[in-house]
Amino acid sequence: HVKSPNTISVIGAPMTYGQPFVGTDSSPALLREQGLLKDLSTLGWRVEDNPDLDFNKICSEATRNHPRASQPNAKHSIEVGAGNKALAEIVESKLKMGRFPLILGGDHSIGIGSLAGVLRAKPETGVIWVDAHADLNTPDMSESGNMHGMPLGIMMKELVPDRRVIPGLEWMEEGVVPRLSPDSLVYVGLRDIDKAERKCIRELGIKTFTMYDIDHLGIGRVMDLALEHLLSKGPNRPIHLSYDIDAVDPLHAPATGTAVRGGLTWREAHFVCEHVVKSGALASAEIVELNPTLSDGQGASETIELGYQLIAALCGERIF
Ligand code: 5AB
Ligand code: MN
Ligand code: MN
Ligand code: MN
Repeated sequence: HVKSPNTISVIGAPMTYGQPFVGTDSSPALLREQGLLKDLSTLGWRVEDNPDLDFNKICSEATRNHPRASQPNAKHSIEVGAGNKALAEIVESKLKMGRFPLILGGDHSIGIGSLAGVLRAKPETGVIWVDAHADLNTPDMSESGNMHGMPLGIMMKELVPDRRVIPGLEWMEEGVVPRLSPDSLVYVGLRDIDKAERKCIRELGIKTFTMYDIDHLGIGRVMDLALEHLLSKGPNRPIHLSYDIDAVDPLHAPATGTAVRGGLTWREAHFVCEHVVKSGALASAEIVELNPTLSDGQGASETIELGYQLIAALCGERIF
């Protein structure tokens, strides 16, 4: 028998500072407009909604008051850092209250705050990162300086030994904000990996299922192996699912900042969620990088609709 918390806590994290475009901030509201809260309760959850984190306020105050300035190798790190500090606090507190945090991004730099909060509440958590990209860059490695490509790099001690050297991340003190161990992470869906990231994935031995592996083994086998990798170290281990919409093929999810061809099909995208839920281990989740301004009207509504369906799937909606 699998026990799961029966209260879901919806947390809007409309972050845009991790990448160059406006628009990623609109998706929490658009997802709610689709009827999210009502549908979650139909799926059997007690639903708690939270006001969206006010990043306009949090981030602009942080910039005004910060003694240092953001650098080009980690653009807007002061805003990203301040926003994620707030996100980490609410995620940690909701988990400690026994709730299931459902985090609505925002760009993927919110992975910093989600993981910080999740690991503070449940340090044994394993992470499934569904993405076209590895998001394992550091300010030293990154070719773009965009922090939505860095959340995992920043969480790994092997890659950023002292996070406080990055302006805005002073709160990420060693021992206070835990690390993500490379063997607690599994990638699914990768197909656009930077050269330096490739080297790190190999050296750190991170379990990685690229689109090649999905073509080769099928999504069913890939998800079994992904779950086995995390759960063989502890069958009751909580899992955090971080779902970047750009993992899905741009045919279905065109409205995103860094679209890459050759992604998950509509069904593969759903299966990932359905199968993680079926394991009974899912304890928190986020969906990120939906940006309705980066496509025409139809592409935008199709992307939001897909994001919505994926959330329903990871909240327990099944075909049968
Ligand atoms: B996303 C790239 N690796 O670092 C970089 O969308 C892309 O959260 C990062 O996965 C994509 O700029 C970040 C080239
Ligand atoms: Mn991505
Ligand atoms: Mn990503
Ligand atoms: Mn992206």
